[in-house]
Amino acid sequence: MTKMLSVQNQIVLITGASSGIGAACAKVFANAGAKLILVARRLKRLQELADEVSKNLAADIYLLQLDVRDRTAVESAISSLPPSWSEIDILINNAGLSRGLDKLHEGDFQDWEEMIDTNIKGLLYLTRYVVPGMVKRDRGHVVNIGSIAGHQIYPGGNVYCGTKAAVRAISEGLKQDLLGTPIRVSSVDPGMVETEFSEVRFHGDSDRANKVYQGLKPLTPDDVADVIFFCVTRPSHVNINEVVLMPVDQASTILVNRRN
Ligand code: NDP
Ligand code: 8X3
Repeated sequence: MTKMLSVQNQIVLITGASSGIGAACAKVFANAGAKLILVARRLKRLQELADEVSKNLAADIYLLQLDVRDRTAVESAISSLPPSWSEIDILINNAGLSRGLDKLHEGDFQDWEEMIDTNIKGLLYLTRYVVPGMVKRDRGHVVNIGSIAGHQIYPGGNVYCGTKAAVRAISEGLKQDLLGTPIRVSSVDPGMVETEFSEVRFHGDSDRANKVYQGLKPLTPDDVADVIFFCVTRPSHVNINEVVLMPVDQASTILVNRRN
């Protein structure tokens, strides 16, 4: 039987840890004894998560209030990590969002900028500032959270789908550029996961957001965190390049099974 790699005492940086998939990853990795750097803009939410995790475990957690769109802030946050936190082993580029579901020719410029700046540029900034240390230390794993939206386009998905297609290309490119090093790169690409995602997409319209998951059983953030954990705990010669996971009630971005 394959022996899992341990993440005990590994330093894992998770962006977008204040909610959804990122928060679920924090719990899974803390349970396995990893040291966590949790990144998001909402520090209070990170603090609440850290308190919850620490209730049951002697977890080692470092909180970083950071907007991943701000390149200077990302550079300074990464370069000023205390020495005991600076050698990041696993980077989980999870922070991301969709805004709106408008037709492209009617789209909102601010929504576009926010998606492109977060999902593409934010992910690139973290990667650019963290991976050189991995190369120097000759160890590391980057997990990018893509989406089924990077594989299949749906009406109104236009720019969000474009950002996730970019994440897919960036993951593949990073893997190629790191060939010859032991650093691994994975893209984990879920279908529908019930998180704050749809509420954010519809700018706080929770009725509209709830309808997205109505009558079907979506993935949970824990389902996705499990798959991420699986990717990073494979033996060190195994690279899981890409995982697409969907709820059983979903067959494509537009084909879903609703019971009402
Ligand atoms: P949530 O809205 O629940 O979580 C998004 C997280 O991203 C929050 O912690 C938020 O923190 C963080 N974030 C957003 N913008 C920034 C920013 N500028 N700087 C730092 N952090 C930021 O959604 P999910 O958990 O669902 O989303 C996580 C990832 O999964 C995203 O990349 C999303 O595209 C992807 N995904 C989601 C799917 C779904 O159906 N839910 C399906 C496929 C992929 P804060 O606001 O505190 O900064
Ligand atoms: C989130 C899944 O289908 O809403 O990336 O784009 S979808």
